[in-house]
Amino acid sequence: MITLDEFIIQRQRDFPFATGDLSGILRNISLAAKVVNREVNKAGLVEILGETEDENIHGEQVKKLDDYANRQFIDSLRISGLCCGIASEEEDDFLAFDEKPNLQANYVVTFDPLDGSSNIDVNVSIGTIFSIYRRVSPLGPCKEIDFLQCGTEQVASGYIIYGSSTMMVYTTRNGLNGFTLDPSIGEFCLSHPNIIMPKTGKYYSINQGYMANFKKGVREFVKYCQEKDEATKRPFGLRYIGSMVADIHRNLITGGIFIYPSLSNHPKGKLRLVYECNPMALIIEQAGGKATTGTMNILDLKPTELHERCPVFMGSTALVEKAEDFLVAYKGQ
Ligand code: P6P
Repeated sequence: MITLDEFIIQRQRDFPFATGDLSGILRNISLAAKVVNREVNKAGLVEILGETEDENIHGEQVKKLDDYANRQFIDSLRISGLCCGIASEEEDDFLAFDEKPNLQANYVVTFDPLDGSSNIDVNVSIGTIFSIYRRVSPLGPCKEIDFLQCGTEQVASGYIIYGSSTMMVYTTRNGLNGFTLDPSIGEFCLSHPNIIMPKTGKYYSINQGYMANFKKGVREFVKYCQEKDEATKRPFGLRYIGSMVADIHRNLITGGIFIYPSLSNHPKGKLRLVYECNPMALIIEQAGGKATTGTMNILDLKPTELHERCPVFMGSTALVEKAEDFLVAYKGQ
């Protein structure tokens, strides 16, 4: 059994010039994840369910557990001394850490501390999503440009899923590996080495409640999924949890496609490029899948502002390309 810490150290040896800073950041993320996991698992028993008085920059009611998780990841990354700043879904702007070691640190981290908030109070899987970039600004306080890099510049990305078991899945651009938390020893242990996503799948994942607001190409792809799968001649199954981490995790393991497209009333869709789409796109590509906006690879998008959104088609390559074919066939409709 290999623990996450042992794995991180082993993999660090693959990079002779590694300073250990990236390893340290990953370890601190996993530590914060264990603390959040403890609260998520007993959420029903303590006064941490429900909403705070606050609304975030997206106009969403901030759940107590959102706020708790946000503070845990911020504090853990600040204390590491290895990260010069963060951008969080729960923060209006990026946070530059001003303690001495952090000012000299070479990395920034973006995260959605607890994605899927609407599921928290009903005990459905939720998750944390993170990205790690090398800073591009000179040493000292980090700058906004550090957080607006293309997804191709990520040195690592991952997620933690707080589900039937708690897992941390991450990549440092050298394959994708999954670790399951063993509560009896308090360690994440390697359980899913070298995750490769099936080339196709039998599930599609989209909020069909918005069908009237989808472009025609998306509606036609949904109808295709409902009618037949070329390989099995059977319809696809619809699986939609409403928690991106859980929906993406299922796709990684079973194959399938996750779609959050542009809507007539939300042309860029709902999901955020910097701390949801980019980290997941790197993960999907590292597992051999495809992640596009429907017209271009998500990782090639150049963010222009921290909380911008983008449409999402990600999952098994064959299914993403089939969806893209429908978008081309009905372009402009
Ligand atoms: P909808 C959760 O709020 C989230 O940001 C993602 O985790 C999830 O995929 C999406 O929104 C669900 O959105 O509009 O279908 O409820």
